[in-house]
Amino acid sequence: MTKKQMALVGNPNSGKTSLFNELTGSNQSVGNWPGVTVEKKEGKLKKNTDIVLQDLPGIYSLSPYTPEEVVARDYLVEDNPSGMLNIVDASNLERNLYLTTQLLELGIPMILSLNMMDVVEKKGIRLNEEKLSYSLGVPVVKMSVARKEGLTDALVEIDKLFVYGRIPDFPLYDNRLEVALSEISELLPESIPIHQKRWYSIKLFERDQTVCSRNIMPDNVKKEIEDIISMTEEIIGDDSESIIINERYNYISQVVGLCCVKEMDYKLSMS
Ligand code: BGO
Repeated sequence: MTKKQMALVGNPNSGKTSLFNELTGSNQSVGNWPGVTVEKKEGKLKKNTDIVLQDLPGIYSLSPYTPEEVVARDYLVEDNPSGMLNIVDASNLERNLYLTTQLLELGIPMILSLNMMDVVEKKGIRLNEEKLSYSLGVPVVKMSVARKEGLTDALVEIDKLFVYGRIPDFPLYDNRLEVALSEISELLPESIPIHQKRWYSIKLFERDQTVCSRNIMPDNVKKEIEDIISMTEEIIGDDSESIIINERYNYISQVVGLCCVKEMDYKLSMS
């Protein structure tokens, strides 16, 4: 029987290794990713050995700048895992969601694990996981791997993903950027699967060297895309990479504002 592949992805220090060990126990194999000295770890879930969890290197973004980022994005874009378990350090939610916004663009069903909830509670922060789930359009599970809390809930969500998992909606940005991205999307070749069109449109808009050098389009189309990018840069008044970064942070700040309340602010608003 073919194994079902699930990627475990998150920032360094989000608790990814701890979660991987808890979910897979001794059912692990360790090697290297081809051509690089980046460790490759995969393991069957203790509770369901049909599911293989692929532990991707800890990363902050899906840019092509470090071997870890390249390994992670190549796996997610080329190997078509059935789903992603995205672990975030909930005590640094704003910073951790930067990677999440990019993962949402890949067209892969996702579960978001809010780890370090023990730290969140100690900091006096209230996190509404239902609102977060609604805002991001993915299931959200609160957990503290250190306290072994939330692991069963994560396993339930993994099982559900293999039955009902749907491709999440991607975050929507400034209208002027959205116009450019949809124009680029229209110009993509048919060889790009529909669910990956958002990812490719954004990467081309950012002038991502790896995607641009893949020669997926004829020169006249490349020129058309470059014109769209330059015009958008002129209209918004920034370079394309910064436009995307700023839009991601605007989106994150809206989401966090909706889902996160400091205990102190809550008490003040009630008094
Ligand atoms: C050390 N809560 C808390 N409080 N800590 C957690 C949780 C949680 O839910 N989950 C993980 N950690 P990794 P990456 C450490 O190693 O799994 C801790 O990089 C220490 N080490 O125990 O390695 C976890 O794979 C000395 O902490 O993350 C680890 O994503 C003192 O978060 C750290 C204190 O977890 C990173 C902690 C020598």
